[in-house]
Amino acid sequence: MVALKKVMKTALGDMNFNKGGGPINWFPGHMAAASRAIRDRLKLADFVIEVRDSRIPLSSTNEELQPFLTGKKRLIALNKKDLANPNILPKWMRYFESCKQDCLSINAHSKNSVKKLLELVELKLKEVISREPTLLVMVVGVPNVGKSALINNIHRISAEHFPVQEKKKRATVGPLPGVTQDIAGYKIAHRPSIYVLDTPGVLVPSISDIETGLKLALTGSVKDSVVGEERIAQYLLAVLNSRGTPLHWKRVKDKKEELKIGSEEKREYNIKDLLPNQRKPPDDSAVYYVEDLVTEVQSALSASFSTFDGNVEDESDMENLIDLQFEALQKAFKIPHTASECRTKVSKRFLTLFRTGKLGPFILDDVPDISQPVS
Ligand SMILES: Nc1nc2c(ncn2[C@@H]2O[C@H](COP(=O)(O)OP(=O)(O)OP(=O)(O)O)[C@@H](O)[C@H]2O)c(=O)[nH]1
Ligand SMILES: [Mg+2]
Repeated sequence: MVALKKVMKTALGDMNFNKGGGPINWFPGHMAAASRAIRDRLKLADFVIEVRDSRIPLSSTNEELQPFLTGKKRLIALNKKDLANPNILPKWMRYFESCKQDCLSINAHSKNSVKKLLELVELKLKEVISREPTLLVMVVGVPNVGKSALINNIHRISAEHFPVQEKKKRATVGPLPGVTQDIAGYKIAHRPSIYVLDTPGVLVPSISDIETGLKLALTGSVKDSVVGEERIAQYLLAVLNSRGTPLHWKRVKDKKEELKIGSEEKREYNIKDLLPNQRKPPDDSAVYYVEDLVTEVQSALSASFSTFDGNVEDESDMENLIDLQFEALQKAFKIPHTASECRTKVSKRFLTLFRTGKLGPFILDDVPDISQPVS
């Protein structure tokens, strides 16, 4: 574990991710104006939902907004929990609890999940709801964490109770960062009138810690073109190797194969197999294609990891291993060596698998030590 931490600090920190990539401008022009507008509106907000990415509960904090949130009723919504490691997520909840910060892990696409969030917001606003005629709930966060998706689901759920609402008004949701460019309000209740404000995702003007920037890029808060797909894919490989994830994949695959052989042996003697199959599986070749591809990618990475005789704690060995893994990935994705921008194509496909959760659920940030353990 200590060795892994060392790798995260040395190999990832010093691996020259800037090599050939030029300076990174994390802060596109529109964000300065958007940040100012958000800060102004925050003064009027009765409640703030700060959306973060469950995979990076601390790295997806906008530090610049924090001073404007202190003293406000606030809830941190760790969104995209479906993509986060469910064994680690409770530790993060305990961490925020120990900081006396209300926090809920959610999936903005799930009605049940968003209902739970609404119940908590209602509870926190109980007293204000009884006395104020109009309430303002602001949803803020870095780009692409799912603010608009959450608002659409809140709006949809509230429309079930208040059917006369502006039903058709929907926030635009999209896979790339920077979709929402303007602050927009959505009415979700009468008496009191409650408005939810969607806001553009904003980052801090300069990200001094390169690893935080790479995590934001990997989870999609920064446009790929800003950092470069290859650099982000290199970082992902470094993280996976330093955690020994390829070996874990190998163990899982071996176990699956063992179980498969076992069940095939059993099936030889199963009378049911002799009867005509009434319930044929649906023809879902696209699903099988992705599953096969994921298995191939994981096998390619675990094979190169287990045959590698270097030391992953050594920076240049790690770089060599990553180069080998790029070649293995290129074969798995069946991209010809001769293809133009071959490494960029490999990187794009690899990142898509990670971002859609196909490589498994991950949390990239480490849980800080809680000095006083929470029972
Ligand atoms: N897997 C998963 N994807 C989600 C979830 N919430 C949102 N998304 C996806 O994440 C992407 C970004 O969602 P948006 O709602 O546009 O994010 P945003 O925070 O409004 O982004 P900006 O407007 O650019 O700041 C979209 O592709 C959503 O479908 C979630 O809980 N799980
Ligand atoms: Mg948005």
